[in-house]
Amino acid sequence: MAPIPVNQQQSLVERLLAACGGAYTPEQRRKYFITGPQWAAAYEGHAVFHAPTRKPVSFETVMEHYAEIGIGHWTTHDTDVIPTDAIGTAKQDEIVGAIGACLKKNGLQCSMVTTETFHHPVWAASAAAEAPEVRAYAASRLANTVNIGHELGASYVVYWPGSLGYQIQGAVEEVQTLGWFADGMNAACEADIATAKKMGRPTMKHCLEAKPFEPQAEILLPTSDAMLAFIFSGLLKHPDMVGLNPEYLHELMWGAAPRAALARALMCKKLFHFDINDGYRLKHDVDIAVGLINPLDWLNVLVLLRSHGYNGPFNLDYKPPRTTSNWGVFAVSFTTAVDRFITLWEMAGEVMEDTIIREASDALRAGGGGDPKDVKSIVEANKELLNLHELIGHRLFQILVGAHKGRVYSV
Ligand code: GLT
Ligand code: MN
Ligand code: MN
Repeated sequence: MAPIPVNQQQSLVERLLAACGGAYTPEQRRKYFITGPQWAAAYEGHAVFHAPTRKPVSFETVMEHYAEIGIGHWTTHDTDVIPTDAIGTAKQDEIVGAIGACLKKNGLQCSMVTTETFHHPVWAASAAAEAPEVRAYAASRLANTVNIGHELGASYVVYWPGSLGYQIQGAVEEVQTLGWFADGMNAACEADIATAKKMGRPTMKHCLEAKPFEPQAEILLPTSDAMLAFIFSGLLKHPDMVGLNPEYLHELMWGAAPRAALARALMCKKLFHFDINDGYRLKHDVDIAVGLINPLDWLNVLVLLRSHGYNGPFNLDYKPPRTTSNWGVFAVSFTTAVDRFITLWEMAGEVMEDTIIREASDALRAGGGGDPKDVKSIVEANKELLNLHELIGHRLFQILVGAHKGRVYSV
């Protein structure tokens, strides 16, 4: 093949994307509670070892494209659009006004806001640092974000305490630091209660997001399970307002089964919000788009969420790869991520209705009829029935590749 001139590359990508087929319309996409972060679309491809590969993108552009694609909700850090120095000033009001107008113009809703407590030098020793003025500043930033959320009509606030930890062991007193972190959460919840009352709005759902490592070497609340313990520790004044925002990859990063981690959150009625992406076990936070690495596991995750009636947001917290252009971020990356999610969601519905899986699961629950007082008879009675575990796995694979609908390979 001859080299493809730059001015023909977009049309080539468009033609191949259309040839893939299976795309949903914006109207179909809008039926799902899919939320698009400002930071994901504006990610320039930079990292510790990487220079950016893309140019900056404004919130206006992000919103326009989200609306076009059919992503109905927008999410943001306080400082994604408002510079840190403008926080709490008249400039903030002006920017929040412009954000609100742009959301309206594009028919979008802001579903979630989150405070940046990891990037700025003030967070070098975390938002729950020893210095009281850092903690006072953190409390005011959290309260300010809650107020921005109310102003923009959001229902969720996310907290990712990635800086809550240390590089050097022994320097930080963990129990005290966790107490200070709880003080911050309490300040945020109290601010929420006051503002909600003033504005006649419901209070928001406050969602903790865990990541096992990065950017600190050791993290004080590294997993969703640690956060559940924190929520029920007695340190929070309003534990009912606080739940989880698990991220799929963050659970894989410590070697967990994401579906089991989500099940524990469901068990505690604390699955409020969900960051969707993909990646590899026991590696760093690559934030690859949903379904590209572990589609079978993703199918199973969605079966669990659908069967338990999860109706919270699915936040596209991933990073379009560095190999994708500014144009490709919206033309290829977000469209295909949303479409894979919808396909997996609908497939999960097929799994739930599949007569083979249903009969196999019912039979397993019925058991083989052994005598509970005779261990040998229990083993004997269930011996052949338990083949169904592997058969269910095979059927899930068939559903994933379409074999249940007659897709065959001639050999
Ligand atoms: C950061 C982190 C994400 C969190 C964001 C919310 S910030 O990008 O890696 O997983 O969801 O603060
Ligand atoms: Mn996340
Ligand atoms: Mn991540």
